[in-house]
Amino acid sequence: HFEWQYLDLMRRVWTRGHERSDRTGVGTRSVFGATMRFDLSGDAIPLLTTKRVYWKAAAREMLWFLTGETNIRPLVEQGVHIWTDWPLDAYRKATGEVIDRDAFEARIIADAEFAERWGDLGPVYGKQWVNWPVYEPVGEGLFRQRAQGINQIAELVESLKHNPGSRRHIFEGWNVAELDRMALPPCHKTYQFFVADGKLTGLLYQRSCDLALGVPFNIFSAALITRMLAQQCDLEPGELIWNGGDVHLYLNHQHLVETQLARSPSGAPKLAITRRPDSIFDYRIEDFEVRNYAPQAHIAAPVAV
Ligand code: UFP
Repeated sequence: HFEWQYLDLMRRVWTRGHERSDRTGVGTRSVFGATMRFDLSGDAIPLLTTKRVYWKAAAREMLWFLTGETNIRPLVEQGVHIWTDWPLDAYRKATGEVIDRDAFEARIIADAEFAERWGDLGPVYGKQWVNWPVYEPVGEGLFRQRAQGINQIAELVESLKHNPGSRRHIFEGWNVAELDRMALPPCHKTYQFFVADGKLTGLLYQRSCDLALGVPFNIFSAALITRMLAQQCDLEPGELIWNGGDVHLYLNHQHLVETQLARSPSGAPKLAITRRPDSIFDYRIEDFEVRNYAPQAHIAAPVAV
C-alpha cells in the first residue's frame, strides 16, 4: 500500500529525528531529506486512508492558486480555513484586538474593505505561478514593471505539449526578491514534470514539511495538478514523486502520531476528473470526484503558525 511510505517516514521522524527548536516556538523532531513515490496510474490518488484528509479544501486551494489570487476571501467564502491563521495572527498583533477565528472570517466575508486590508497573504503561490513579476529597463537605470507578469503554468502547458522531452518543465514559487512580503515563504516551492512513454510524472520539492498536517494535503495537491496537466496535454498519469527537505513533526502532535501509527492503511482511493475543461485555468471543484475513499477517523492536531 502506498501509504506505508508515509507511515514509515512518520515513525522515522518521530523516533529518530533531531529534536530542535523552530520558528514557531513549539519545537520539532526533524529528518533532512526524504522521498516518497506514488503511482498515479488507473486514477490512483495518494490520499491517506489512516485518517480523513479533507481533499476538497486542498482542491479548492489549488483552483484558487491557479486564479492568481492571494487574498483568503474567496477561500473563506468556500469554507476553506487553511490560510486564515496567518492573517488572523497578523491582525491580532497589529490591533491587539481579541477576536476568534470565526469572527475574523465572518468579517472577511462581510466586509470587502476589511478583507482587502487584512486578508491578503502577499505575493504567495498564486501570484508567482501565474503572474511572476517582470521588470523592463526604461533607461538610466530605471525599470518599469510589465503589466502582466509571466504565467508559468500557461507556459508549462505549452512546453509539455510542444516540447515533451524538455528538462525544463518547471514552475517555481520561490521568488527570492519577494519572500519578505509573503505571509509564509512557499513550502511546496518547486514542481518539475517529466514526459516518457505517453505518461506525465510530477516531482515536488518541498523545503519544509509539517508531516502530520501539511504533507497529507501537499501530496494530494501535487497529484491533482499532475492529473490536471496530464489531461490538458493528452498524457496518461505516471507517478508523483515527493521530495522533502526539512521533514518534521511538531512535539505537540504526539497524540496524532501515536494514533495514526497504530492504524493500518486500507483501500485504494481514486480520483476521477469528470470533465475536460478547455484550459488548465477552467477547472471547477465539481470536476473532481474522489471514489473508493473510506478513511479512518480524522485526527485533530494544533497548527503551528
Ligand atoms: N507547511 C507545510 N505545507 C504547506 C505549508 C506549510 O508543511 O503547504 F504552507 C508547514 C511546514 C512548516 C510550516 O511546519 O508550515 C512553515 O514554517 P517555515 O516557513 O518556518 O518552514
